[in-house]
Amino acid sequence: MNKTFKRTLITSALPYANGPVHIGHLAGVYVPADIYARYLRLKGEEVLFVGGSDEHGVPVTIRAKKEGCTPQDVVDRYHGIIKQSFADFGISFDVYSRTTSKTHHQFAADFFRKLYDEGKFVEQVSEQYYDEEEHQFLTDRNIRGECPRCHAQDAYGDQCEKCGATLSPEELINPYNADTGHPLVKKQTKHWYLPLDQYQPWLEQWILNEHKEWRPNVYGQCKSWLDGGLKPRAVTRDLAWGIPVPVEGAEGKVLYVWFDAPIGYISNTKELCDAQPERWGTWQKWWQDPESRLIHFIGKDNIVFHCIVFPSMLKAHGQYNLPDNVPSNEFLNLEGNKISTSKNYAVWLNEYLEELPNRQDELRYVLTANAPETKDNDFTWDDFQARCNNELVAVYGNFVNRALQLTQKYYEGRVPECGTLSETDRQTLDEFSDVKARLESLLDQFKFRDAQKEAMNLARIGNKYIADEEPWKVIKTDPERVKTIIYISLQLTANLAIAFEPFLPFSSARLRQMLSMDEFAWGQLGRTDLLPAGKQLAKPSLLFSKIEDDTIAFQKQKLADTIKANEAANAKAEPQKPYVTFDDFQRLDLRVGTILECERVPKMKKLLKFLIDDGLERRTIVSGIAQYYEPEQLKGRQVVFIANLPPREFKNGLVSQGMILSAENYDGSLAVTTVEHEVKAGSMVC
Ligand code: B3M
Ligand code: ZN
Repeated sequence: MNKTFKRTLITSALPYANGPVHIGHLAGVYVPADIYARYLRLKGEEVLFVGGSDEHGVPVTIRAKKEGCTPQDVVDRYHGIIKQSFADFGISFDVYSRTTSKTHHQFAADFFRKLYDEGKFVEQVSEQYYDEEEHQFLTDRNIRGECPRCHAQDAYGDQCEKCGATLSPEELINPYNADTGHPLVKKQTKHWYLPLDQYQPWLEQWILNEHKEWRPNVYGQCKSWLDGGLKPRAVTRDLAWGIPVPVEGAEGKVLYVWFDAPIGYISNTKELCDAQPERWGTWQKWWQDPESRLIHFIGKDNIVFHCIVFPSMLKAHGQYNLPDNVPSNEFLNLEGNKISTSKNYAVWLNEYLEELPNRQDELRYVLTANAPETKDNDFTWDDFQARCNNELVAVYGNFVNRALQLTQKYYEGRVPECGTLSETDRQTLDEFSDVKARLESLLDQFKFRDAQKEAMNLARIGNKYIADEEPWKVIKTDPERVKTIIYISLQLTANLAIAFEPFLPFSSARLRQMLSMDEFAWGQLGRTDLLPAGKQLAKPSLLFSKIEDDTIAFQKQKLADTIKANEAANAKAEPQKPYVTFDDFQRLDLRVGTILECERVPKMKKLLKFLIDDGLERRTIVSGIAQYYEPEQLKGRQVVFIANLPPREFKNGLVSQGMILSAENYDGSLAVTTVEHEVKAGSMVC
């Protein structure tokens, strides 16, 4: 609690590598964790900031199935995208690795094995749903069936999306495999459980009595879990994707993703320490030395795992430090709606940067100003624009720009001498001087939103000072006085560069460079001699520029389009076309063809030209799906096509002898229809 520590290990939740990251991730976890890491580093403290991708678990396998590729393909792709987004936004991880790494697999398996050998798990055989044709046990999310409450036909094993009921798979009527549609049977399977009930008294003491300082949302959630009574939790799963359970007779089973993922914090630390021992020391120093402090930054849906399950695992192991704090945020909404990866309703970081290049600090600023620290919050593009233009540009940027430009204009970029201080000078400096203490106290309490406000207040003080003192007027009557005004303004500017570094690292770096500051440390905050008289400054440029209306309009339109597309997709749940007779249907000659060749069509951006083996001969088919596939991806694939359409000639003389069937996704993207397993080319589809 009020213990003093020598160093701090900061972790931030490992995002699932099943999609890119969006502003909700950034606001909830990564920006606050980064602010904290940067703050401590600037103070000269020993810090290690660890991150990585969570690459196991069902979400990855679902995505792989959707995209028709392997789970490894999925995580390779998204790990790269996510890692790049974090780097682009200045999230200053000391290590960002992945849970499919060899180090991690070994480490997590060893961790499990130690607990297993020491009898820390409870072995339990239970009946679970099984797909006999696929030889596969199913996870709750992969089971569907009739809802016992509202009788919707497609409720999930854990929830009915129609009536909202929370369900267990046993409650579903006629359960079936969500992927294959096969009916399910019950079959016995053995799993290992962490007996959380045995840790309950210890957890109550450790959290409820010893960590009353945790955020109310975190403490409250822990209390309600504990009040409800903890039950043993399975730490293994019947699944093909993950870390194999390192025990004989556990074939086909893997560690539960929530067992291995938090161990990823440790194995990623190990990876870093092993690679650079002289810089980082041993991983044990960070995880096991009682003088190391552990802080987990997470979102609210991860609280139970970081406050109850993972600490119990660490406790069971026996040699680890426990988290000293778990600053968890609530959720960020977007223009009044829930952010949703599956509905594509989000501001994706990679797209943001393409559409608003070099505006990382603007987003960081707004996400912190609006951080969902105590309750869910809403991100709106209007608010984004207002905060950028009225605060970053009009206050911080304006002040800094005036101070620097006037220094250029009057003194050729050299810091002028400071004369005698006036009453306003003194007041301004006084107001400024206790900022350091205030900022520190807020940052130490993980109140990043208020801390950033405090930093912005510094800029306000500066902005007001220069506006009130009007050096551009005084220069005509009292040029000596102007030297003092500019001197003070420049010292305030240097302070701002430091104070804002944890929040807005990109603009701070630029400002630092404009001020030619060699030394740059938190301890300098509050000082008025950071830039000595006579020092030559570099050429200034604007720190921030306005966000224009059309930029905002574009973003709003994009979200509106997504909502419309989602609505259209929902609307399609209703029959779209009138009945046809069976004879009508039978008149279509639908067949399977094997793609022999596939290439783009010059000057026709949307078209791909296929050479298809239709069983009898080869035919050319042209299809408008070039935006969605690389030609190589489709070579060798089998697709369904209509064989008895009259040939159709394109403008450039190309003739298409049929049509490949594609499915239109809610966002208008197309996916070709393939067959479930290979058949002879020319097979009829009926
Ligand atoms: N991947 C869940 C999430 O992204 C999970 C966090 C793991 S932290 C060890 O919300
Ligand atoms: Zn229901």
